Amino acid sequence: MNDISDLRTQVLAQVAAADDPDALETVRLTALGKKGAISLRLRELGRMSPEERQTVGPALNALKSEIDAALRARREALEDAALEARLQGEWLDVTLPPRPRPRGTIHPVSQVMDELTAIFADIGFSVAEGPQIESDWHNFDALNIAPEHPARQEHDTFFMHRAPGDNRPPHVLRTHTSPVQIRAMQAQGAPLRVIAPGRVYRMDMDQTHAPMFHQVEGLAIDRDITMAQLKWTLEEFCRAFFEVDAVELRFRASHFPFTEPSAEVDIRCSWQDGQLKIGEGDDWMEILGSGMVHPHVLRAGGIDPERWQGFAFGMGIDRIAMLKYGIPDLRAFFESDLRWLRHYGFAALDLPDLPAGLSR
Ligand code: 2NM
Repeated sequence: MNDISDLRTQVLAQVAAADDPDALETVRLTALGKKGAISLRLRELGRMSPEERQTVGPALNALKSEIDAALRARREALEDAALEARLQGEWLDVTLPPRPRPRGTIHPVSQVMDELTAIFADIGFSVAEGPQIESDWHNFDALNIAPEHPARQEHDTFFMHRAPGDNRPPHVLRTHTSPVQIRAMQAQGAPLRVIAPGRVYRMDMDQTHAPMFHQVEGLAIDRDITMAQLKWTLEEFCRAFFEVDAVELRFRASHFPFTEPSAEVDIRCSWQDGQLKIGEGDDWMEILGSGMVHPHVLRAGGIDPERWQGFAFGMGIDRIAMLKYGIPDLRAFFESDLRWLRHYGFAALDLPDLPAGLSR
């Protein structure tokens, strides 16, 4: 009996000393496991006299229950302590003020580019990009712009310098994003649906022109493409972009070297008290140039004009940004005036998407 009392003291001390679940399991196995101290003693009962068995048997069983209960109590205490430690570690003061909003804003040009991309992506156009320093060929020849065309003159285009003695035509700062369309035709072939938004450069500087501005051009090439599809695409774009139920477009015959026929596109609008309304009224405002891609241009892009046709269009991003967001002066766009940016800029984390509304 003394032996049982010693065993009790020893095991209960081990239980109290175990400070993690693994240590506790080891204690359980050495006491209650198949080859544990209690089990060994229970097995010895058979060799005892009946009298002895009557006292030792119940004593061992009582000890077994006591150790069992002690193990369970200790396990719960360890679990409680672990949970408490975790709660301490993950504690969060929900009354703290939120992080300050980002100080920067999205420039209206970037916002409008994101809007354009979302709208055209929705009707199957992907986005193409290309170099801002272009070869003379991509910027002019491939677009059916003849060597004597005024756009090629010194005073309209920024020409890069060649090394002295290098008589190849100089590179230019692209004057439109059309060279990106040439590159897209060459790289992807027909059928093709791409938009090319980006910076373009012309030697122009006054109230309404900057030497660097932004343009987006669209190009769709397939079999049997017509101007009807061009008109639908532009109407759909204007409706989504200006966030109105209906728009009306008017095509006026025009001329571009890279399209034939060509049309300038006006949108129905009204001006009341300096406020522009799109889709209603008695005024028309020019917003786009467009047309059917000239066969020479398709051929320059490696596409057979006998088998494929395409429509193309181009518009100024800065200008449609001014129209949509009521921004009066183009020159302020590129002055990096923080007060202007805070006033006209957009929240940094609200990317435009169609279901949520473009310009929430
Ligand atoms: C415009 C007007 C009309 C145009 C043409 C092309 C290309 F490369 F595919 F031929 N891209 N964009 C185009 C046509 C651009 O901007 C006023």
